[in-house]
Amino acid sequence: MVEYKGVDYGRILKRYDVEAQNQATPESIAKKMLPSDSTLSSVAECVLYMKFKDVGPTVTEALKTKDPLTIINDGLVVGMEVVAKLYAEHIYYLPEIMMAAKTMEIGIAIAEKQLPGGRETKGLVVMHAAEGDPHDIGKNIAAVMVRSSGYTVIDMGKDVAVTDVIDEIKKSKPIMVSGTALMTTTMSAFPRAAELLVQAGIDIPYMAAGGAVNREYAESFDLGIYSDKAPQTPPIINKIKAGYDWKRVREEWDSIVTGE
Ligand code: B12
Repeated sequence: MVEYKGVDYGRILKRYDVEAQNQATPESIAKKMLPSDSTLSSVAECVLYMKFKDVGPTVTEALKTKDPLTIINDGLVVGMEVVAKLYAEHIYYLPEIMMAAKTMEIGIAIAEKQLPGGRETKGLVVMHAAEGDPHDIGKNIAAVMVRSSGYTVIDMGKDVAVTDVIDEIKKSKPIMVSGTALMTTTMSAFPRAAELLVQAGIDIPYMAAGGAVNREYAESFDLGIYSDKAPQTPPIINKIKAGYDWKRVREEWDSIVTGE
């Protein structure tokens, strides 16, 4: 028989802090995470509160004073990060996630139009979300960054079969391929794909990214390199374009992403 008498329940670790959870609101969490700049904050709030109709005019107004990449990275993406936090805290649920993502995409499409384009391409990059993985928001943002720095992107979409990735690489001969995995169950697609590339004698960097992956994992298989955040990607690709192979990118990764 377990004896409960004299137990100090205040000293027992809480698995779910229901009290704290009940106190948290979208506004209280947003207050800590939203940008201090009022223009960027109103862009982020459109995503956070799923304002489909307002996001267009708000981004258009912001474009008068801010550059498109700042609006995307420091406004729209920050709004989505708050949404992801609210989901983790069980304050938002899937419908909110979907509506916020749609709102962010509307904003990105408007800001993206203002990015410099029409230049000669610096090289070709193939991007995809891992086989079995439906999470493509981060990949879509990374694709915008890569395109805006002058590369052509073949975006294969989400849940892309390993064999389809290999076929595309053989066909289009990119300078780099990137894969995104947000689920621990899907990230093993990357070493499988890289292994098939090695067997085919194709020696290009395979960037593994997304929340499920860390640097250690990305560098645990041949060809694998890491990128943590979408904006880190163009400097890495610039080095690959300059002739760095995947081993050298690994060696100099810290200085490449910090720009030091
Ligand atoms: C949005 C979302 C969804 C959406 C996805 C919509 C879409 N089109 O992407 C929907 C609703 C479809 C979804 C579904 C599911 N989801 Co979900 N989802 C999320 C959520 C809340 C946010 C992800 C997101 O988009 N964040 C915003 C973006 C901007 O951030 P990001 O992706 O991390 O990207 C940044 C970096 O990772 C990086 N990055 C990302 N990709 C790339 C690519 C490159 C090239 C580079 C350089 C960088 C880069 O840069 C970005 C910022 O700069 C996360 C929770 C979380 N906190 O991550 C769960 C989460 C990823 N989902 C999860 C799960 C389990 C699921 C489901 C299985 C749930 C279910 N039971 O049905 C299903 C999938 C079912 C299936 N197999 O089809 C889990 C995964 C757990 C795990 N470790 O495996 C998470 C972590 C939630 C959780 N805590 O449990 N989900």
